[in-house]
Amino acid sequence: MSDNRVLLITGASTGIGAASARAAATAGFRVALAARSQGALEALVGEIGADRAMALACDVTDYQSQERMVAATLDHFGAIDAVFANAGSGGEPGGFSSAPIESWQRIVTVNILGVAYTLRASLAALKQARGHVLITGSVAGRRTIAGSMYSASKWAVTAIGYGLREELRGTGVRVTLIEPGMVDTPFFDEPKPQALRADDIARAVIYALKQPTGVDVHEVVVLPTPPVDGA
Ligand code: NJP
Repeated sequence: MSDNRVLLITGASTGIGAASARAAATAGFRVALAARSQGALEALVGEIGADRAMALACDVTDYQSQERMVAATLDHFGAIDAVFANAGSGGEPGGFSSAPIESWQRIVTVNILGVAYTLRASLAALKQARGHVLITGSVAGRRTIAGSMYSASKWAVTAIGYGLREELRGTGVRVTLIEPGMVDTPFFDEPKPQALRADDIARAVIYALKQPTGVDVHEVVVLPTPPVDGA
């Protein structure tokens, strides 16, 4: 089934965001791709086709940068039907006893404020379109993880998703939290062969986006299947 809607994705340069961009474009969406790495975004636009994709330089920690991202998308495509607030950053070891505080500042500004800024900048357009917000939370935002500011930030993202859904009740805008387990992406310095692939999460994104307007997928938790005993 083809779909001509406009999907804006933050954190589109690699990993889950890039895989979701490819999957959405295959499903017919027009995609606006935002991140700091312009080279990677331009390569993705080249792959998808400049008629259906555009690259947007954006640092999600800078609200003006996010406003420019939304304005440029509206200018180029004329509407925003869906936003995937996906940009995020991982933590460093040490817990609340000794992790570098700079890592906490980055986590909070990217993972929490970055998502809130994306919403603040795009919700007027999404209300007009009776659109769809997807946010990358995490299973780390649903479970207890020892000494993890990253987990705390994703608990905040869970709360943003829940609160946003209530705020938007009656507007026709749907809200989906995408909550992965470990995914093998550049998020990690080392390959994670036992983890999920970015495509596995992209399929969950497309599943939520493709539901009829009367169906509101609240959350999708996707975890790797545990290894088979003795295998
Ligand atoms: O990681 P990665 P994932 N401004 O590193 C962008 C969550 N998650 O795909 O700016 C704008 O490949 C960065 O782009 P660039 C995770 O928390 C993951 O795995 O060019 N963009 C890149 O496109 C995150 O929310 C796992 O560096 C900024 C993207 O974010 C989401 O999944 C498990 C930015 C990160 O792509 C995507 O992560 C889980 C900024 N200031 C949740 N800072 C997992 N991988 O295991 C970063 O539960 N980006």
